[in-house]
Amino acid sequence: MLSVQDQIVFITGASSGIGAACAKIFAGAGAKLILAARRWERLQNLADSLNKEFATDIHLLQLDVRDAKAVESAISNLPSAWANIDILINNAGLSRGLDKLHQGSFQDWEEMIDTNIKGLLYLTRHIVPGMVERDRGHVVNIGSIAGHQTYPGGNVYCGTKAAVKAISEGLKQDLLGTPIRVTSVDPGMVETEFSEVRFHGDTQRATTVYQGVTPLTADDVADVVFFCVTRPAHVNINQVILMPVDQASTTLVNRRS
Ligand code: NDP
Ligand code: 8X3
Repeated sequence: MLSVQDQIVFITGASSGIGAACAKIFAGAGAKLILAARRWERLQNLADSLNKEFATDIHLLQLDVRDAKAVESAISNLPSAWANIDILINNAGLSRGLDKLHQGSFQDWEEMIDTNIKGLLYLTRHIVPGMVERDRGHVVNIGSIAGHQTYPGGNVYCGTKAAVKAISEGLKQDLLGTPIRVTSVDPGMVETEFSEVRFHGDTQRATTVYQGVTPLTADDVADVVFFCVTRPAHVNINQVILMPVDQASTTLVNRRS
């Protein structure tokens, strides 16, 4: 197993859900963390608790990944001790709405495309060149089962995650000949703030998504990310699809009540 002790891990969307769970598992293994998201107070609270539990070295970035200039400036202005990023976890992402395509909201579409595709590209474009120069690194993209199977109302969100799948495959091909690894971790149903965000804060509707099933937890996904990153250096796990036992596809879910 490859150690992540003192490795610099950059996690986007660390203020909640899968990103926060990744921060915790890598902190527990002695990694140094760059944690990015828009909600500063959330990041500070997470950093405080990781510091208390693991004495983790943490650098926080308040960052909207949709802002190309802000991404460039955040990365080019990293203090030198934080500049040599070893592992990039492109996790920031969201779904907005579950409308039929012909009734969808432009604003929802733009938010998903700008965050899930363009944000991931900006981070990758600014961080991977350093990995190539240093001849080391690992990029983990959080995709989704939605990138493999489209479901009614999923249209644009599924499109963004299909793009993440293609981008992960393309990046792997473009990095062939270097030691840099690329992994796409593609979960099914995970209980986080995801559905609350999808339904614009309608918590009641969000709760029904997980009713009667045992969904994955954010920690389940973080475990898989950690497993992929800690394989021996010659092993690249290209793609992992994981889903709850209660789920067989995006639309086939076993609900007990
Ligand atoms: P959460 O809503 O709990 O977390 C999403 C994270 O993304 C937050 O930390 C949020 O931080 C961050 N984020 C959103 N927009 C931006 C932005 N513009 N700039 C920076 N950060 C942003 O959901 P999950 O943890 O579930 O989602 C994480 C990833 O997992 C997403 O890519 C999602 O598509 C994917 N996924 C989720 C599944 C699920 O069922 N939950 C299943 C499959 C994939 P902040 O708001 O503070 O900026
Ligand atoms: C999140 C999983 O099936 O709600 O990516 O789209 S799903």
